[in-house]
Amino acid sequence: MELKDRLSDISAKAKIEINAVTTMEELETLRVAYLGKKGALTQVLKGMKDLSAEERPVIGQLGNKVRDEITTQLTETKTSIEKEVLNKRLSEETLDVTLPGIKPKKGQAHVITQSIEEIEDLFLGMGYQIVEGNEVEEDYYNFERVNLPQNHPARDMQDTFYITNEILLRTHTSPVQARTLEKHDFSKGPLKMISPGKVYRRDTDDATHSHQFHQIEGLVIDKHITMADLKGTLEALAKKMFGENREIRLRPSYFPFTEPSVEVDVSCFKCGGKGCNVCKQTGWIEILGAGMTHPEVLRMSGVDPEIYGGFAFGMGPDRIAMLKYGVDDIRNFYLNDQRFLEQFKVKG
Ligand code: FA5
Repeated sequence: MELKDRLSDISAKAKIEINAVTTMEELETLRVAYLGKKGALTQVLKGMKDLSAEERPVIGQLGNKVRDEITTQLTETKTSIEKEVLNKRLSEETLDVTLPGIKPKKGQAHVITQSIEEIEDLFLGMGYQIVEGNEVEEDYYNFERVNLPQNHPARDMQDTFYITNEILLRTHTSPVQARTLEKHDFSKGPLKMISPGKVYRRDTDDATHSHQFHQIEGLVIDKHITMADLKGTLEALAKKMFGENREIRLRPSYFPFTEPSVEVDVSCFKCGGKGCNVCKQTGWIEILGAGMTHPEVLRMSGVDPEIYGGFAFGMGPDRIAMLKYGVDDIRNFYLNDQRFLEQFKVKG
């Protein structure tokens, strides 16, 4: 067969075969079969070297024409297959915009964090600064600097986790008192601070005790601070946390770092003081320990107790949150059960 005939044969066959193609893979196979290095058209054109000088341009031209036609047909078919694939995908992946969406779950701060923030807001409003302390603390600051020397029997009540003989997980936030006092420059004004954070004790976990819990320390030192200031401050706290009609009462107590020391009760927010299950029929609920700063604590921090004095308090926001929200087991706060935690929305 002459080259000319072979070329028209290729052209005709390619037209029919490319027309019948439905996938990209088939199309690629045909492209290679006709235009590839070993393809039909290439083979024919290789035979041109044996042609005469007159025939060569004629066949050359025809060869180019056939190649252009096949290339055009391949390109058009490729575009139409791509279009089809896209249309198919679009029809399969239709989006029903009328379906109700999936609402992303919005988190919230933990109930203890919310309670701490509520207390922080109150004290910030009264001009206190918020100080952060160390959870891993020196025995010296945790005990000695708050007037609890080695072998003092009151250390037993706060038996704790020791890392070395000198380093421990703090048992209360009171070491922040000493750390803040020794840094404070009284020529710039009084010291008014609160310090919230985690504390640790070797307590057996039960409904009201956890080995890890929170405290908020408070300390006010200036020249003429009296117990009336302490009482007024704690009354403001009780009203903020438990309602405007709350009263407080102070009972004598003992802490080595305050003298005199008191336990502070708030009138029962459930029964108003008549007696109920929340206040164990007494009309009062204990919320914190407090007292007038012991002169020795001031002296150890380089503050002259003949000139300066003040008060300190320490509360457990976990217990306060339990009372406020009627939670009967402190361990619920630490289980990370969303069904429990979702119930508490103090702020928007
Ligand atoms: C103290 O820790 C003193 N540092 C508080 C203080 C500061 C008094 C400044 C005077 C001046 P106490 O051991 O009572 O005191 O603890 C204070 C509060 O922490 C308690 O009223 C209670 O609310 C909370 N608390 C104590 N132990 C636990 C525990 N195991 N689990 C949860 N809360 C606890």
